[in-house]
Amino acid sequence: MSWAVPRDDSAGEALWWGDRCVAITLRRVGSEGKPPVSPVRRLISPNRQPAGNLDPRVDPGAVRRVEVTAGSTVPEEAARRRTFAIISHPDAGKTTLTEKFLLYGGALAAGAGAVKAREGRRSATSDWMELEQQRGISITSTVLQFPYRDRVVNLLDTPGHRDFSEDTYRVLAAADAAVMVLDAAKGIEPQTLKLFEVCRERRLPLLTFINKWDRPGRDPLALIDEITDRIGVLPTPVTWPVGIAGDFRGVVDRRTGDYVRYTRVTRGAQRAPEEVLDSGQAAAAEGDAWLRAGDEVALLGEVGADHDDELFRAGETSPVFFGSALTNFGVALLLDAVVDLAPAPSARPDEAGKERPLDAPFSAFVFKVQSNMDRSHRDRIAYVRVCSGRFERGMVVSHGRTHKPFATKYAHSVFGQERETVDLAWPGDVVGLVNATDVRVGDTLYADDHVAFPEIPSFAPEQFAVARVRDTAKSKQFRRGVAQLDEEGVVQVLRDLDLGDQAPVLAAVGPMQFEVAVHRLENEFGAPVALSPTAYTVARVTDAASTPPLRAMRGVTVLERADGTRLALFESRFWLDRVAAEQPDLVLDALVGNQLAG
Ligand SMILES: Nc1nc2c(ncn2[C@@H]2O[C@H](COP(=O)(O)OP(=O)(O)OP(=O)(O)O)[C@@H](O)[C@H]2O)c(=O)[nH]1
Ligand SMILES: [Mg+2]
Repeated sequence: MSWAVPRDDSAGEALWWGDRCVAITLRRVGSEGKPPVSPVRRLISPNRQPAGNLDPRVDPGAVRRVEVTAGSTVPEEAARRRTFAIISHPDAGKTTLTEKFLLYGGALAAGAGAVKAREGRRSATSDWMELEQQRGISITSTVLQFPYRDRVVNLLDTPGHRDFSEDTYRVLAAADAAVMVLDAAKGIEPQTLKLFEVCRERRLPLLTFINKWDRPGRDPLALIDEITDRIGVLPTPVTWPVGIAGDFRGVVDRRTGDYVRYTRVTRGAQRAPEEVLDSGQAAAAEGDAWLRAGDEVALLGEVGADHDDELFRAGETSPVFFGSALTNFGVALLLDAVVDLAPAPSARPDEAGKERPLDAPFSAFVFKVQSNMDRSHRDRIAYVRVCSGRFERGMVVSHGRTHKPFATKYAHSVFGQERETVDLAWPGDVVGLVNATDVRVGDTLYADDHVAFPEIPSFAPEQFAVARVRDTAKSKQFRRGVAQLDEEGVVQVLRDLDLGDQAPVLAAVGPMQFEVAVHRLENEFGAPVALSPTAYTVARVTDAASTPPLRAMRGVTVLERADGTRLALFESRFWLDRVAAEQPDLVLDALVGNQLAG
Protein backbone atom coordinates (compact mmCIF):
# COMPACT_ATOMS: atom_id res chain seq x y z
CA MET A 1 0.00 0.00 0.00
CA SER A 2 1.31 3.42 -0.80
CA TRP A 3 0.01 6.94 -1.09
CA ALA A 4 -0.18 8.86 -4.27
CA VAL A 5 -0.45 12.60 -4.53
CA PRO A 6 -2.68 13.49 -7.42
CA ARG A 7 -0.66 15.68 -9.66
CA ASP A 8 -3.46 17.56 -11.28
CA ASP A 9 -4.16 20.51 -8.99
CA SER A 10 -7.03 21.67 -11.11
CA ALA A 11 -8.94 18.52 -10.21
CA GLY A 12 -9.23 20.09 -6.77
CA GLU A 13 -7.12 17.42 -5.17
CA ALA A 14 -4.51 19.80 -3.85
CA LEU A 15 -6.05 22.74 -2.10
CA TRP A 16 -4.39 26.05 -2.76
CA TRP A 17 -4.72 29.39 -1.08
CA GLY A 18 -2.94 31.72 -3.45
CA ASP A 19 0.36 29.95 -4.00
CA ARG A 20 0.10 28.23 -0.65
CA CYS A 21 -0.75 24.55 -0.51
CA VAL A 22 -2.95 24.05 2.53
CA ALA A 23 -4.15 20.50 1.99
CA ILE A 24 -3.51 17.58 -0.24
CA THR A 25 -5.78 14.73 -1.08
CA LEU A 26 -4.09 11.40 -0.85
CA ARG A 27 -5.34 8.47 -2.79
CA ARG A 28 -4.66 5.04 -1.49
CA VAL A 29 -3.19 2.94 -4.20
CA GLY A 30 -3.86 -0.76 -3.96
CA SER A 31 -1.62 -3.41 -5.44
CA GLU A 32 -1.02 -3.26 -9.19
CA GLY A 33 -4.13 -3.22 -11.28
CA LYS A 34 -6.63 -2.76 -8.45
CA PRO A 35 -8.77 0.35 -8.49
CA PRO A 36 -7.80 3.08 -6.08
CA VAL A 37 -9.60 3.13 -2.78
CA SER A 38 -11.49 6.21 -1.68
CA PRO A 39 -9.40 9.35 -1.39
CA VAL A 40 -8.56 10.92 1.93
CA ARG A 41 -7.92 14.59 2.42
CA ARG A 42 -5.04 15.27 4.73
CA LEU A 43 -4.67 18.73 6.13
CA ILE A 44 -1.07 19.67 6.32
CA SER A 45 -0.48 20.08 9.98
CA PRO A 46 1.71 22.85 11.27
CA ASN A 47 2.67 20.57 14.11
CA ARG A 48 5.37 18.04 13.54
CA GLN A 49 4.27 14.52 14.18
CA PRO A 50 6.55 11.73 15.24
CA ALA A 51 7.29 9.27 12.47
CA GLY A 52 5.91 5.80 12.58
CA ASN A 53 8.28 3.18 13.83
CA LEU A 54 10.44 2.36 10.84
CA ASP A 55 13.05 0.25 12.38
CA PRO A 56 13.26 -1.81 15.52
CA ARG A 57 16.38 0.14 16.45
CA VAL A 58 14.50 3.38 16.42
CA ASP A 59 12.70 4.43 19.52
CA PRO A 60 9.13 5.61 19.10
CA GLY A 61 10.20 9.14 19.94
CA ALA A 62 12.68 9.36 17.08
CA VAL A 63 11.49 11.97 14.62
CA ARG A 64 12.45 11.67 11.01
CA ARG A 65 9.39 12.70 9.15
CA VAL A 66 9.66 16.17 7.81
CA GLU A 67 6.30 17.84 7.95
CA VAL A 68 5.27 20.66 5.70
CA THR A 69 4.02 23.65 7.59
CA ALA A 70 0.53 24.70 6.59
CA GLY A 71 0.61 27.52 4.13
CA SER A 72 4.18 27.06 2.99
CA THR A 73 5.58 28.81 -0.03
CA VAL A 74 8.69 27.73 -1.90
CA PRO A 75 10.92 30.51 -0.50
CA GLU A 76 9.70 29.79 3.04
CA GLU A 77 10.37 26.06 2.79
CA ALA A 78 13.72 26.63 1.08
CA ALA A 79 14.75 28.96 3.89
CA ARG A 80 14.22 26.12 6.38
CA ARG A 81 16.59 23.75 4.55
CA ARG A 82 20.24 23.14 5.37
CA THR A 83 21.96 20.82 2.94
CA PHE A 84 25.56 20.07 3.76
CA ALA A 85 28.24 17.45 3.30
CA ILE A 86 30.66 16.13 5.89
CA ILE A 87 34.10 15.69 4.41
CA SER A 88 37.61 14.80 5.53
CA HIS A 89 40.65 12.63 5.16
CA PRO A 90 39.81 8.95 5.94
CA ASP A 91 39.11 8.05 9.53
CA ALA A 92 38.83 11.58 10.92
CA GLY A 93 35.36 10.67 12.21
CA LYS A 94 32.80 11.78 9.58
CA THR A 95 30.51 8.81 10.00
CA THR A 96 30.79 8.95 13.78
CA LEU A 97 29.86 12.62 13.69
CA THR A 98 26.98 11.88 11.32
CA GLU A 99 25.56 9.34 13.74
CA LYS A 100 25.86 11.81 16.58
CA PHE A 101 24.07 14.48 14.58
CA LEU A 102 21.26 11.98 14.15
CA LEU A 103 21.28 11.26 17.86
CA TYR A 104 21.16 14.95 18.73
CA GLY A 105 18.66 15.63 15.98
CA GLY A 106 16.34 13.11 17.62
CA ALA A 107 16.35 10.99 14.46
CA LEU A 108 18.11 8.07 16.05
CA ALA A 109 17.33 6.47 19.34
CA ALA A 110 19.99 6.58 21.99
CA GLY A 111 22.34 3.65 21.56
CA ALA A 112 21.12 2.72 18.11
CA GLY A 113 23.34 2.49 15.08
CA ALA A 114 26.51 3.09 17.07
CA VAL A 115 29.42 3.59 14.72
CA LYS A 116 31.65 0.67 14.18
CA ALA A 117 34.16 -0.10 16.78
CA ARG A 118 36.43 -2.41 14.87
CA GLU A 119 35.31 -5.47 16.77
CA GLY A 120 31.83 -6.39 17.89
CA ARG A 121 30.63 -3.54 15.79
CA ARG A 122 27.07 -2.53 15.30
CA SER A 123 26.25 -1.08 11.99
CA ALA A 124 26.23 2.65 11.51
CA THR A 125 23.17 4.08 9.83
CA SER A 126 25.25 5.75 7.20
CA ASP A 127 27.66 2.87 6.57
CA TRP A 128 24.94 0.45 5.50
CA MET A 129 26.77 -1.39 2.75
CA GLU A 130 28.03 -4.88 3.60
CA LEU A 131 31.56 -4.08 2.54
CA GLU A 132 31.57 -0.88 4.60
CA GLN A 133 30.57 -2.80 7.67
CA GLN A 134 33.22 -5.46 7.05
CA ARG A 135 35.99 -2.94 6.52
CA GLY A 136 34.90 -0.22 8.91
CA ILE A 137 35.29 2.49 6.27
CA SER A 138 32.84 4.47 4.18
CA ILE A 139 32.78 3.47 0.54
CA THR A 140 29.80 5.34 -0.71
CA SER A 141 28.17 8.58 0.32
CA THR A 142 24.94 8.48 2.27
CA VAL A 143 22.04 10.87 2.42
CA LEU A 144 20.10 11.42 5.63
CA GLN A 145 17.22 13.79 6.08
CA PHE A 146 15.77 14.76 9.43
CA PRO A 147 13.99 17.67 11.04
CA TYR A 148 15.96 19.69 13.56
CA ARG A 149 14.46 22.57 15.54
CA ASP A 150 12.35 24.38 12.95
CA ARG A 151 14.70 23.40 10.16
CA VAL A 152 15.13 20.45 7.85
CA VAL A 153 18.60 19.00 7.61
CA ASN A 154 19.78 17.15 4.52
CA LEU A 155 23.05 15.61 5.59
CA LEU A 156 25.48 13.97 3.20
CA ASP A 157 28.14 11.70 4.73
CA THR A 158 30.99 11.09 2.30
CA PRO A 159 33.80 8.54 2.06
CA GLY A 160 37.28 9.92 2.82
CA HIS A 161 39.36 7.37 0.92
CA ARG A 162 41.06 8.79 -2.15
CA ASP A 163 39.80 5.93 -4.31
CA PHE A 164 36.21 7.02 -3.68
CA SER A 165 36.83 10.70 -4.13
CA GLU A 166 34.77 10.88 -7.30
CA ASP A 167 31.72 10.00 -5.22
CA THR A 168 32.60 12.76 -2.74
CA TYR A 169 33.07 15.18 -5.58
CA ARG A 170 29.58 14.45 -6.96
CA VAL A 171 28.02 14.87 -3.55
CA LEU A 172 29.66 18.25 -3.07
CA ALA A 173 27.79 19.40 -6.16
CA ALA A 174 24.57 18.83 -4.20
CA ALA A 175 25.64 20.60 -0.99
CA ASP A 176 25.29 24.24 0.04
CA ALA A 177 27.98 24.01 2.72
CA ALA A 178 30.48 21.54 4.10
CA VAL A 179 31.70 20.48 7.51
CA MET A 180 35.37 19.57 7.39
CA VAL A 181 36.44 17.18 10.12
CA LEU A 182 40.06 17.22 11.31
CA ASP A 183 41.67 14.68 13.60
CA ALA A 184 43.17 16.63 16.53
CA ALA A 185 46.32 14.51 16.43
CA LYS A 186 46.84 14.80 12.69
CA GLY A 187 45.67 18.24 11.63
CA ILE A 188 45.48 18.85 7.89
CA GLU A 189 46.08 15.60 6.02
CA PRO A 190 46.63 15.19 2.27
CA GLN A 191 43.04 14.39 1.35
CA THR A 192 41.84 17.29 3.50
CA LEU A 193 43.81 19.69 1.34
CA LYS A 194 42.30 18.35 -1.86
CA LEU A 195 38.79 18.56 -0.48
CA PHE A 196 39.39 22.16 0.58
CA GLU A 197 40.34 22.89 -3.01
CA VAL A 198 37.05 21.48 -4.27
CA CYS A 199 35.08 23.46 -1.71
CA ARG A 200 36.91 26.59 -2.74
CA GLU A 201 36.22 25.92 -6.40
CA ARG A 202 32.54 25.38 -5.64
CA ARG A 203 32.51 28.39 -3.28
CA LEU A 204 31.10 26.28 -0.49
CA PRO A 205 31.14 27.86 2.95
CA LEU A 206 33.07 25.62 5.28
CA LEU A 207 32.78 24.87 8.98
CA THR A 208 35.64 23.05 10.68
CA PHE A 209 35.28 20.47 13.42
CA ILE A 210 38.46 19.48 15.24
CA ASN A 211 37.58 16.00 16.41
CA LYS A 212 38.98 13.36 18.76
CA TRP A 213 39.84 15.87 21.50
CA ASP A 214 39.34 13.00 23.96
CA ARG A 215 42.67 11.58 22.77
CA PRO A 216 46.17 13.02 22.98
CA GLY A 217 46.67 15.41 20.11
CA ARG A 218 48.19 18.69 19.03
CA ASP A 219 48.12 22.10 20.61
CA PRO A 220 44.92 23.97 19.60
CA LEU A 221 46.73 27.15 18.55
CA ALA A 222 49.13 25.09 16.43
CA LEU A 223 46.14 23.50 14.68
CA ILE A 224 44.63 26.91 14.01
CA ASP A 225 47.94 28.12 12.58
CA GLU A 226 48.13 25.10 10.36
CA ILE A 227 44.69 25.79 8.89
CA THR A 228 45.72 29.38 8.11
CA ASP A 229 49.09 28.42 6.63
CA ARG A 230 48.16 25.39 4.62
CA ILE A 231 44.79 26.24 3.20
CA GLY A 232 44.69 29.98 3.37
CA VAL A 233 41.29 30.13 5.04
CA LEU A 234 41.12 32.19 8.20
CA PRO A 235 39.88 30.01 11.08
CA THR A 236 37.47 31.77 13.43
CA PRO A 237 37.01 29.52 16.47
CA VAL A 238 33.48 29.64 17.85
CA THR A 239 34.27 27.19 20.62
CA TRP A 240 37.61 26.67 22.32
CA PRO A 241 38.67 23.60 24.31
CA VAL A 242 39.24 23.61 28.03
CA GLY A 243 41.81 20.93 28.82
CA ILE A 244 44.46 19.73 26.39
CA ALA A 245 43.70 17.01 23.84
CA GLY A 246 43.39 13.82 25.87
CA ASP A 247 42.10 15.71 28.94
CA PHE A 248 38.94 17.21 27.50
CA ARG A 249 36.78 18.98 30.07
CA GLY A 250 34.57 21.19 27.95
CA VAL A 251 34.55 24.19 25.68
CA VAL A 252 34.28 27.95 26.01
CA ASP A 253 31.61 29.37 23.76
CA ARG A 254 33.37 32.49 22.49
CA ARG A 255 30.06 34.09 21.56
CA THR A 256 28.85 34.18 25.16
CA GLY A 257 31.98 33.52 27.22
CA ASP A 258 30.13 30.62 28.88
CA TYR A 259 31.86 27.41 29.77
CA VAL A 260 30.08 24.26 28.63
CA ARG A 261 31.28 21.36 30.72
CA TYR A 262 30.72 17.79 29.55
CA THR A 263 30.43 14.52 31.33
CA ARG A 264 31.42 11.36 29.57
CA VAL A 265 28.82 8.68 28.94
CA THR A 266 29.65 5.11 28.11
CA ARG A 267 30.49 4.73 24.42
CA GLY A 268 28.69 7.97 23.67
CA ALA A 269 25.40 6.13 23.40
CA GLN A 270 23.45 8.93 25.00
CA ARG A 271 23.70 12.67 24.78
CA ALA A 272 26.61 13.91 26.87
CA PRO A 273 25.29 15.76 29.91
CA GLU A 274 26.16 19.44 29.65
CA GLU A 275 26.54 22.00 32.36
CA VAL A 276 26.79 25.68 31.54
CA LEU A 277 28.99 27.59 34.00
CA ASP A 278 29.91 31.26 34.12
CA SER A 279 33.58 32.21 34.24
CA GLY A 280 33.77 32.40 38.04
CA GLN A 281 32.33 28.91 38.42
CA ALA A 282 34.52 27.64 35.58
CA ALA A 283 37.69 29.00 37.21
CA ALA A 284 36.78 27.29 40.45
CA ALA A 285 35.98 24.01 38.73
CA GLU A 286 38.84 23.75 36.22
CA GLY A 287 41.71 25.78 37.70
CA ASP A 288 44.75 25.96 35.41
CA ALA A 289 42.99 24.45 32.40
CA TRP A 290 40.47 27.29 32.54
CA LEU A 291 43.20 29.94 32.91
CA ARG A 292 45.07 28.57 29.94
CA ALA A 293 41.93 28.46 27.79
CA GLY A 294 41.21 32.06 28.89
CA ASP A 295 44.65 33.23 27.72
CA GLU A 296 44.23 31.50 24.38
CA VAL A 297 40.76 32.95 23.87
CA ALA A 298 42.10 36.42 24.64
CA LEU A 299 44.80 35.90 22.03
CA LEU A 300 42.21 34.93 19.44
CA GLY A 301 40.31 38.12 20.23
CA GLU A 302 43.47 40.17 19.73
CA VAL A 303 44.23 38.72 16.32
CA GLY A 304 40.62 39.28 15.26
CA ALA A 305 39.79 35.62 14.64
CA ASP A 306 36.09 36.35 15.01
CA HIS A 307 33.22 35.01 13.01
CA ASP A 308 32.01 37.25 10.23
CA ASP A 309 28.98 36.01 8.37
CA GLU A 310 29.82 37.62 5.07
CA LEU A 311 33.42 36.37 4.99
CA PHE A 312 32.27 32.89 6.00
CA ARG A 313 29.73 32.77 3.19
CA ALA A 314 32.39 33.92 0.77
CA GLY A 315 34.57 30.99 1.86
CA GLU A 316 37.28 33.23 3.30
CA THR A 317 36.86 32.28 6.94
CA SER A 318 35.82 29.05 8.59
CA PRO A 319 34.15 28.86 12.00
CA VAL A 320 35.97 26.24 14.06
CA PHE A 321 34.54 23.94 16.72
CA PHE A 322 36.36 21.54 19.01
CA GLY A 323 34.92 18.28 20.18
CA SER A 324 34.87 14.56 20.29
CA ALA A 325 32.26 12.84 18.19
CA LEU A 326 32.90 9.57 20.00
CA THR A 327 31.98 10.97 23.41
CA ASN A 328 29.46 13.47 21.99
CA PHE A 329 31.38 16.46 23.33
CA GLY A 330 30.79 19.55 21.26
CA VAL A 331 28.35 17.86 18.89
CA ALA A 332 25.24 19.82 19.89
CA LEU A 333 27.03 23.16 19.57
CA LEU A 334 28.26 22.18 16.13
CA LEU A 335 24.85 21.01 14.90
CA ASP A 336 23.23 24.23 16.12
CA ALA A 337 25.91 26.25 14.41
CA VAL A 338 25.49 24.41 11.11
CA VAL A 339 21.79 25.10 11.22
CA ASP A 340 22.32 28.74 12.21
CA LEU A 341 25.31 29.62 10.06
CA ALA A 342 25.20 27.48 6.93
CA PRO A 343 23.33 29.17 4.11
CA ALA A 344 19.90 28.05 2.98
CA PRO A 345 19.56 26.99 -0.66
CA SER A 346 19.82 29.84 -3.11
CA ALA A 347 19.24 30.33 -6.83
CA ARG A 348 21.45 27.88 -8.69
CA PRO A 349 23.26 28.78 -11.89
CA ASP A 350 22.40 26.69 -14.94
CA GLU A 351 24.85 25.50 -17.60
CA ALA A 352 25.06 28.97 -19.06
CA GLY A 353 25.61 30.57 -15.65
CA LYS A 354 22.09 32.03 -15.47
CA GLU A 355 20.53 31.63 -12.06
CA ARG A 356 17.28 29.72 -11.74
CA PRO A 357 15.29 31.43 -8.97
CA LEU A 358 14.12 29.27 -6.09
CA ASP A 359 10.48 29.89 -6.91
CA ALA A 360 10.85 29.02 -10.59
CA PRO A 361 9.08 25.79 -11.62
CA PHE A 362 10.51 22.55 -10.26
CA SER A 363 14.05 21.65 -11.25
CA ALA A 364 16.59 19.20 -9.85
CA PHE A 365 19.71 17.35 -10.86
CA VAL A 366 20.92 13.83 -10.23
CA PHE A 367 24.13 13.56 -8.23
CA LYS A 368 24.14 9.91 -7.32
CA VAL A 369 22.75 6.59 -8.46
CA GLN A 370 22.72 3.54 -6.24
CA SER A 371 21.24 0.11 -6.77
CA ASN A 372 20.47 -2.81 -4.50
CA MET A 373 20.33 -0.72 -1.35
CA ASP A 374 17.57 -2.97 -0.29
CA ARG A 375 18.57 -6.42 -1.46
CA SER A 376 15.04 -7.74 -1.33
CA HIS A 377 13.84 -5.07 -3.77
CA ARG A 378 16.78 -5.02 -6.15
CA ASP A 379 15.94 -1.57 -7.24
CA ARG A 380 17.88 1.41 -8.45
CA ILE A 381 17.62 4.81 -6.88
CA ALA A 382 18.56 8.11 -8.46
CA TYR A 383 19.23 10.80 -5.88
CA VAL A 384 18.17 14.22 -7.01
CA ARG A 385 18.78 17.52 -5.34
CA VAL A 386 15.87 19.89 -5.74
CA CYS A 387 17.06 23.30 -6.97
CA SER A 388 13.84 25.21 -7.55
CA GLY A 389 10.10 24.92 -7.15
CA ARG A 390 7.97 22.43 -5.35
CA PHE A 391 8.33 18.73 -6.01
CA GLU A 392 5.13 16.73 -5.73
CA ARG A 393 5.28 13.01 -5.96
CA GLY A 394 3.46 11.82 -9.03
CA MET A 395 4.21 14.90 -11.08
CA VAL A 396 5.50 14.26 -14.57
CA VAL A 397 8.71 16.14 -15.26
CA SER A 398 10.99 16.39 -18.27
CA HIS A 399 14.26 14.53 -18.41
CA GLY A 400 16.82 16.97 -19.80
CA ARG A 401 19.12 14.52 -21.58
CA THR A 402 16.50 12.40 -23.36
CA HIS A 403 13.73 15.03 -23.49
CA LYS A 404 11.35 12.28 -22.42
CA PRO A 405 8.64 12.76 -19.80
CA PHE A 406 9.50 11.18 -16.50
CA ALA A 407 6.85 10.12 -13.98
CA THR A 408 7.88 10.53 -10.36
CA LYS A 409 5.46 8.01 -8.92
CA TYR A 410 7.95 6.38 -6.59
CA ALA A 411 9.70 9.13 -4.73
CA HIS A 412 11.29 8.61 -1.36
CA SER A 413 12.89 10.63 1.31
CA VAL A 414 16.15 9.02 2.26
CA PHE A 415 17.61 8.07 5.55
CA GLY A 416 20.66 5.93 4.92
CA GLN A 417 19.38 2.62 3.70
CA GLU A 418 15.84 3.30 4.80
CA ARG A 419 13.30 5.25 2.91
CA GLU A 420 9.83 6.47 3.16
CA THR A 421 7.48 7.79 0.53
CA VAL A 422 7.78 11.53 0.21
CA ASP A 423 4.88 13.58 -1.09
CA LEU A 424 6.42 17.02 -1.28
CA ALA A 425 9.98 18.30 -1.45
CA TRP A 426 11.52 21.75 -1.72
CA PRO A 427 14.78 23.36 -2.78
CA GLY A 428 17.68 21.85 -0.88
CA ASP A 429 15.94 18.52 -0.35
CA VAL A 430 17.29 15.28 -1.67
CA VAL A 431 14.72 12.92 -3.13
CA GLY A 432 15.36 9.30 -4.05
CA LEU A 433 13.58 8.34 -7.28
CA VAL A 434 13.10 4.61 -7.47
CA ASN A 435 13.61 2.72 -10.70
CA ALA A 436 14.51 5.80 -12.66
CA THR A 437 16.04 3.57 -15.30
CA ASP A 438 17.29 6.11 -17.80
CA VAL A 439 18.41 8.70 -15.34
CA ARG A 440 22.16 9.19 -14.86
CA VAL A 441 24.46 11.27 -12.71
CA GLY A 442 24.48 14.88 -13.90
CA ASP A 443 21.04 14.73 -15.57
CA THR A 444 18.60 17.56 -15.01
CA LEU A 445 14.88 17.05 -14.37
CA TYR A 446 12.51 19.99 -14.67
CA ALA A 447 8.91 21.08 -15.01
CA ASP A 448 7.72 23.67 -17.52
CA ASP A 449 10.68 25.89 -18.36
CA HIS A 450 13.65 24.02 -19.75
CA VAL A 451 16.82 24.15 -17.71
CA ALA A 452 20.09 22.22 -17.71
CA PHE A 453 22.41 22.35 -14.73
CA PRO A 454 26.14 21.93 -15.29
CA GLU A 455 27.34 18.39 -15.85
CA ILE A 456 29.30 16.70 -13.12
CA PRO A 457 32.66 15.83 -14.65
CA SER A 458 33.99 12.30 -14.38
CA PHE A 459 37.50 11.71 -13.15
CA ALA A 460 40.39 10.57 -15.26
CA PRO A 461 40.93 6.90 -14.43
CA GLU A 462 44.49 5.78 -13.80
CA GLN A 463 44.09 2.03 -13.41
CA PHE A 464 42.61 -0.35 -15.91
CA ALA A 465 41.76 -4.05 -15.57
CA VAL A 466 40.02 -6.52 -17.86
CA ALA A 467 37.02 -8.22 -16.23
CA ARG A 468 35.88 -11.71 -17.18
CA VAL A 469 33.10 -13.77 -15.69
CA ARG A 470 34.43 -16.93 -14.04
CA ASP A 471 31.37 -18.98 -14.82
CA THR A 472 30.05 -18.47 -18.33
CA ALA A 473 26.59 -19.58 -17.23
CA LYS A 474 26.47 -16.27 -15.36
CA SER A 475 27.24 -14.09 -18.39
CA LYS A 476 23.85 -12.43 -18.31
CA GLN A 477 24.18 -11.46 -14.64
CA PHE A 478 27.71 -10.28 -15.38
CA ARG A 479 26.59 -7.95 -18.17
CA ARG A 480 23.74 -6.59 -16.10
CA GLY A 481 25.96 -6.03 -13.08
CA VAL A 482 28.72 -4.35 -15.06
CA ALA A 483 26.23 -2.00 -16.71
CA GLN A 484 24.75 -1.13 -13.33
CA LEU A 485 28.11 -0.42 -11.69
CA ASP A 486 28.96 1.76 -14.67
CA GLU A 487 25.79 3.80 -14.23
CA GLU A 488 26.47 4.21 -10.55
CA GLY A 489 30.02 5.29 -11.28
CA VAL A 490 31.51 2.61 -9.00
CA VAL A 491 34.00 2.11 -11.81
CA GLN A 492 33.96 3.35 -15.37
CA VAL A 493 33.35 0.62 -17.91
CA LEU A 494 35.18 0.70 -21.21
CA ARG A 495 34.52 -1.59 -24.13
CA ASP A 496 36.90 -2.78 -26.76
CA LEU A 497 35.64 -1.59 -30.14
CA ASP A 498 35.84 -5.16 -31.52
CA LEU A 499 35.20 -7.36 -28.51
CA GLY A 500 32.22 -5.45 -27.08
CA ASP A 501 30.73 -6.71 -23.83
CA GLN A 502 32.68 -9.94 -23.45
CA ALA A 503 35.68 -8.61 -21.64
CA PRO A 504 35.03 -5.03 -20.54
CA VAL A 505 37.86 -2.97 -19.15
CA LEU A 506 37.11 -1.54 -15.74
CA ALA A 507 38.70 1.84 -15.19
CA ALA A 508 39.26 3.39 -11.78
CA VAL A 509 41.03 6.12 -9.90
CA GLY A 510 42.28 3.65 -7.30
CA PRO A 511 42.37 -0.11 -6.59
CA MET A 512 39.67 -0.13 -3.92
CA GLN A 513 37.11 0.70 -6.57
CA PHE A 514 38.01 -2.63 -8.23
CA GLU A 515 37.56 -4.45 -4.94
CA VAL A 516 34.11 -2.95 -4.50
CA ALA A 517 33.16 -3.79 -8.09
CA VAL A 518 34.30 -7.42 -7.77
CA HIS A 519 32.58 -7.82 -4.40
CA ARG A 520 29.32 -6.36 -5.63
CA LEU A 521 29.32 -8.32 -8.91
CA GLU A 522 29.68 -11.54 -6.97
CA ASN A 523 27.42 -10.76 -4.03
CA GLU A 524 24.69 -8.62 -5.53
CA PHE A 525 24.57 -9.88 -9.08
CA GLY A 526 25.73 -13.49 -8.61
CA ALA A 527 28.54 -13.11 -11.14
CA PRO A 528 31.99 -14.07 -9.83
CA VAL A 529 34.66 -12.31 -11.88
CA ALA A 530 38.39 -12.47 -12.49
CA LEU A 531 40.26 -9.24 -13.09
CA SER A 532 43.51 -9.04 -15.05
CA PRO A 533 45.43 -5.80 -14.71
CA THR A 534 46.61 -4.01 -17.83
CA ALA A 535 49.71 -1.86 -18.33
CA TYR A 536 47.76 1.32 -19.18
CA THR A 537 48.04 4.24 -16.79
CA VAL A 538 46.87 7.38 -18.59
CA ALA A 539 43.61 8.16 -20.39
CA ARG A 540 42.74 10.90 -22.85
CA VAL A 541 39.50 11.64 -24.67
CA THR A 542 39.80 11.10 -28.41
CA ASP A 543 37.48 10.91 -31.43
CA ALA A 544 36.60 8.58 -34.30
CA ALA A 545 39.08 10.13 -36.75
CA SER A 546 42.02 9.74 -34.38
CA THR A 547 41.07 6.17 -33.46
CA PRO A 548 42.67 4.17 -36.35
CA PRO A 549 46.15 5.77 -36.11
CA LEU A 550 46.11 5.47 -32.32
CA ARG A 551 45.06 1.81 -32.39
CA ALA A 552 47.88 1.05 -34.80
CA MET A 553 50.45 2.21 -32.26
CA ARG A 554 52.29 0.12 -29.76
CA GLY A 555 51.43 0.80 -26.10
CA VAL A 556 48.14 2.48 -26.99
CA THR A 557 44.55 1.30 -27.21
CA VAL A 558 41.22 3.00 -27.80
CA LEU A 559 38.15 1.96 -25.83
CA GLU A 560 34.63 3.29 -25.63
CA ARG A 561 32.44 4.33 -22.71
CA ALA A 562 28.72 3.58 -22.67
CA ASP A 563 27.96 7.20 -23.60
CA GLY A 564 30.03 6.81 -26.76
CA THR A 565 33.05 8.78 -25.51
CA ARG A 566 36.28 7.26 -26.79
CA LEU A 567 39.24 7.03 -24.48
CA ALA A 568 42.80 6.51 -25.69
CA LEU A 569 44.83 4.64 -23.08
CA PHE A 570 48.60 4.93 -22.89
CA GLU A 571 51.09 2.83 -20.97
CA SER A 572 52.94 5.88 -19.72
CA ARG A 573 52.69 9.62 -19.61
CA PHE A 574 56.02 9.77 -21.37
CA TRP A 575 54.59 7.80 -24.28
CA LEU A 576 51.47 9.97 -24.36
CA ASP A 577 53.56 13.16 -24.44
CA ARG A 578 55.67 11.80 -27.25
CA VAL A 579 52.70 10.75 -29.38
CA ALA A 580 51.02 14.11 -28.76
CA ALA A 581 54.18 15.99 -29.73
CA GLU A 582 54.83 13.95 -32.86
CA GLN A 583 51.25 13.90 -34.11
CA PRO A 584 49.63 17.15 -33.04
CA ASP A 585 46.56 16.49 -35.23
CA LEU A 586 45.41 13.64 -33.00
CA VAL A 587 42.64 14.54 -30.56
CA LEU A 588 43.93 13.80 -27.05
CA ASP A 589 41.97 15.88 -24.56
CA ALA A 590 42.57 15.69 -20.83
CA LEU A 591 39.69 14.51 -18.66
CA VAL A 592 38.63 16.99 -16.07
CA GLY A 593 37.79 16.61 -12.45
CA ASN A 594 40.70 14.62 -11.14
CA GLN A 595 42.33 17.27 -9.01
CA LEU A 596 40.75 15.65 -5.99
CA ALA A 597 42.23 12.28 -6.75
CA GLY A 598 45.54 13.25 -8.32
N1 LIG B 1 38.90 8.56 20.27
C1 LIG B 1 38.05 8.94 19.33
N2 LIG B 1 37.83 8.15 18.28
C2 LIG B 1 36.95 8.57 17.33
C3 LIG B 1 36.28 9.80 17.43
N3 LIG B 1 35.49 9.95 16.34
C4 LIG B 1 35.68 8.84 15.60
N4 LIG B 1 36.55 8.00 16.18
C5 LIG B 1 37.01 6.68 15.71
O1 LIG B 1 37.73 6.85 14.51
C6 LIG B 1 37.49 5.75 13.63
C7 LIG B 1 37.02 6.27 12.28
O2 LIG B 1 35.75 6.87 12.43
P1 LIG B 1 34.74 7.05 11.23
O3 LIG B 1 33.61 7.87 11.76
O4 LIG B 1 34.42 5.77 10.56
O5 LIG B 1 35.64 7.90 10.24
P2 LIG B 1 35.26 8.40 8.78
O6 LIG B 1 35.85 9.77 8.67
O7 LIG B 1 33.81 8.28 8.52
O8 LIG B 1 36.08 7.38 7.88
P3 LIG B 1 35.89 7.09 6.29
O9 LIG B 1 34.45 7.30 5.98
O10 LIG B 1 36.31 5.69 6.07
O11 LIG B 1 36.76 8.10 5.60
C8 LIG B 1 36.48 4.86 14.32
O12 LIG B 1 37.16 3.81 14.94
C9 LIG B 1 35.84 5.78 15.35
O13 LIG B 1 35.35 5.10 16.47
C10 LIG B 1 36.53 10.62 18.58
O14 LIG B 1 35.97 11.70 18.77
N5 LIG B 1 37.42 10.14 19.49
MG1 LIG C 1 32.79 7.32 7.07
